[in-house]
Amino acid sequence: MRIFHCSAQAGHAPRREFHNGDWTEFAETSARVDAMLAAVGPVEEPQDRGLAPILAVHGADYVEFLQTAYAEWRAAGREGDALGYAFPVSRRRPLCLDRIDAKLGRFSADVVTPIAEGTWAATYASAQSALGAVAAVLGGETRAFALTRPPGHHAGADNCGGYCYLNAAAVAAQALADAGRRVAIVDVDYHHGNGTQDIFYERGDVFFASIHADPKTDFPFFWGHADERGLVAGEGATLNLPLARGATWADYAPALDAALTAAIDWGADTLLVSYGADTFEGDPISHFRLTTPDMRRIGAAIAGMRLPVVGIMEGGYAVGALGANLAAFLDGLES
Ligand code: SP5
Ligand code: ZN
Repeated sequence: MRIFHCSAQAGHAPRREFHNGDWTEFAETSARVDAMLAAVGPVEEPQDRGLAPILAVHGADYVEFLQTAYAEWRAAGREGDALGYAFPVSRRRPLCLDRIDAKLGRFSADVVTPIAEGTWAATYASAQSALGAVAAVLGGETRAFALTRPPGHHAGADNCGGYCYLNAAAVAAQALADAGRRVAIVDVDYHHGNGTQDIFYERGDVFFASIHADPKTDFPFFWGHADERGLVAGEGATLNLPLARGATWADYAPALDAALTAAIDWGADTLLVSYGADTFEGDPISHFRLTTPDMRRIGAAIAGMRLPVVGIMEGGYAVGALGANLAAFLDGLES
């Protein structure tokens, strides 16, 4: 399977995140990249396809913010990583605020997504890796994988969040749709893919299904509940399958089957998979109990649909097992 990855993706290295009322080590480390690269075959550097496919799903003002935020933070005399602290949760309107703290609040959903020196280059490269995998499938490959990092599925059209900046899965799904494909996104990260869901929520031309920890107990809390089914033209084109903490393969397999069946019934001709390895039993920030052999089963169930597949990497924080988990998933996908 052709795998796309760009070395700039490792240059994103925030120092810490805020959790449980205090600073803690940033969980989405660049060590994840080394672990994944060591476990998979050779990777290809993607071509640079520019900003246009990114601007097809993200707002121009948000993209400009991501490009300039770290420099503005430093120009304001700040140390460390750029992080907001005030968020416009009510009566938000299009104010033109120059202060970096205001911009950080406007374009961020939380305080676990700092912008560091290499963040823009890494998230841009990650989106380009996703587009490389899309081009491979449009060129006739039946499967391609983008070893994306930072992850993307919590990023909305105009906000970062949940360790995500640009939404590589959404960029890839849009590129596939623009090429005439009927795309179903299947998100198997432990966390609900709220950014991806939001981008396509009112559209009927891209299907979104997600299996994730019940947002009543887990991040991102406010989205991913079973009654969210899409709106307007998108009504019925969103499917949320939350599972309780502690889920094992016995709980997971029927949900995965339901998500894939719904994608086929909707008429998908191409699958876009947001793969997170944070459903693994040893994940330090998550609470499902899937094993490494289960990762292969996820890949095999997807392969069983006999549709072209573009895979995108999302979360997975048990770094010592991450390579084996990704390799198992890819092995299943090739079966
Ligand atoms: C892509 C993805 O999996 N994002 C997950 C974001 C979850 N963030 C909320 C939980 C933060 C817990 N951080 C603990 C850090 C320990 N050092
Ligand atoms: Zn996750």
